[in-house]
Amino acid sequence: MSLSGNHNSNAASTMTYIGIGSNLNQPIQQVLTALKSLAKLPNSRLLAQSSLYRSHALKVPKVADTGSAEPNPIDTGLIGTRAIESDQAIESPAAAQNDYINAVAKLETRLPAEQLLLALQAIEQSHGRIRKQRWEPRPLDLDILLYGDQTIATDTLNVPHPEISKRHFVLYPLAEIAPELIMPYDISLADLLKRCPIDELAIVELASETTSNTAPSAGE
Ligand code: A4P
Ligand code: MG
Repeated sequence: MSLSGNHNSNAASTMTYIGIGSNLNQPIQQVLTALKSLAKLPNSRLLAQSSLYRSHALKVPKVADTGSAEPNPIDTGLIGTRAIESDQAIESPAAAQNDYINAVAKLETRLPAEQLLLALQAIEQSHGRIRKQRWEPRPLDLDILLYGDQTIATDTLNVPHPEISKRHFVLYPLAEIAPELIMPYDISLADLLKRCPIDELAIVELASETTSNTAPSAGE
């Protein structure tokens, strides 16, 4: 899709992928507006955006701190720095949440990762996001999925995003805009897709904004 944004710094640029999610206050409009905001980020260029996808809200998982600053490779089912035991997912109010609308954007940026995170949080706030607890319904959530080939593990930032390898609503939109993607630890997106069923994930038909079709299955 169209390229846009501002590019006026001398710093090196990095290819980054942003996960966009909403399940509150007209989620489709929230995601579309967020894409416009991403296109206006300073020292950045929006290179591509996926279709919008609808899926059920995940249940709140138990979080297990790995106790290690070292990211977990794909052999553990993760490529992030914080293990989420999705097989131990517990019933919670999240089970009754509205469906999510998700998309992924490809952004070339000269912003350092921490500055990018702050800029994304400012966009979330401009969409009325108020943080009370994790995984609550939200008008807008912006996650840094990948930041070049870097792995980052700080108090405020974990990249690659810890749950990227398990989430159909991240992997399938990512495959639309970067099918050949190779992630840190030489993990290919194609391999992750083979391990991630598409389940009920569906592309949103924007013409009607109410109907949806099933997205192509893995390997197609
Ligand atoms: N943080 C660390 N790493 C990152 C990163 N790579 N990108 C920190 C963005 N933020 C990162 O995030 C909590 C803190 O994570 C931030 O202060 C930041 O410093 P948050 O947005 O306040 O809280 P959250 O989103 O509730 O928690 P979390 O762990 O980010 O959850 P997720 O992964 O965003 O999952 N179901 C469907 N179908 N679709 C969804 O999009 N999303 C969630 C939330 C749950 N269920 C979902 C979906
Ligand atoms: Mg988040």
